[in-house]
Amino acid sequence: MKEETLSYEDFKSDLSSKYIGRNVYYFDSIDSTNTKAKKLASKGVSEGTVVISEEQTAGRGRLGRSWISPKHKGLWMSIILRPNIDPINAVKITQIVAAAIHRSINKLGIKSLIKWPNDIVLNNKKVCGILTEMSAELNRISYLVIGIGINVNLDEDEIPNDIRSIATSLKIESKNAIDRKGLLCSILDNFEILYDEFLEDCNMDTTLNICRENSAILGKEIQVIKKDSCLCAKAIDITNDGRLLVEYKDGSKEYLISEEVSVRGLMGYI
Ligand code: BT5
Repeated sequence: MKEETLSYEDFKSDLSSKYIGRNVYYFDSIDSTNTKAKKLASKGVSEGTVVISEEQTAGRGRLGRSWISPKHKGLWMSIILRPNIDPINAVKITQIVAAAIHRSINKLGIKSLIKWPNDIVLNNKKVCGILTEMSAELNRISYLVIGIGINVNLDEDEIPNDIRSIATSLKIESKNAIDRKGLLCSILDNFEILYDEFLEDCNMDTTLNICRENSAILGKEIQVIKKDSCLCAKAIDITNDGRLLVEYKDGSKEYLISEEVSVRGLMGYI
């Protein structure tokens, strides 16, 4: 059977967006869509340009970690953005992307949760990771590259042993093969709606509602992992500017920004 592919020709008629995903660089195989997107962004490609590949040979996570991306099994893509906002607000865009992905997965009848700041989880396992990279001057973003990795149709044996306890796919959890093209278009469309809402008047209400109502960590005991420490805390709220408010055992509170920390569940997932 011929594999369904994700070139622009393949999905353009199903896409409703105006500019997100209307300029597409499509690859059968590439090292990392984020690496390619950064090169394209520095050459000046337009906002909303998407780099997508059927597989990545050197997919990247945060802090130099790797991201497995087998051929035809997932959505491995990067969106190039040029928002006219202070670099400190870039974390908000990650939340907007997470909300859009959550909405699209939900539309499939699959109940995912958002694990602040950059994961979507199902059954306490990671099904999607987001990698936001930025080029900026002091108070102006030159470009943002939002890398999105979603495990769509991976079977259990396609997930390496060492991450099988923390990673899953939409197919494994729903027991159905998922239409990657439909999911791709839905994510690009949903993202444009929420992103435009934000650009218009910095309104993140819809995004914040989605992130709060479907949070994997709010109200729960979590671990805040920093460079040299790991502290237990309770996740209290996601603030209007996308930060996570936590309360430590001694009663002190802290607002976390995604770049500074990772947050892990005590129950063993990611
Ligand atoms: C992330 O990093 O979750 C961000 C992943 C972003 C991937 C996309 S794919 C398109 C674009 N191009 C790229 O090169 N990257 C982006 P982090 O939170 O650091 O999680 C990485 C960790 O997740 C690894 O150390 C593994 O433990 C685990 N992992 C690796 N591959 C995975 C997968 N396919 N599914 C679930 N977990 C995975």
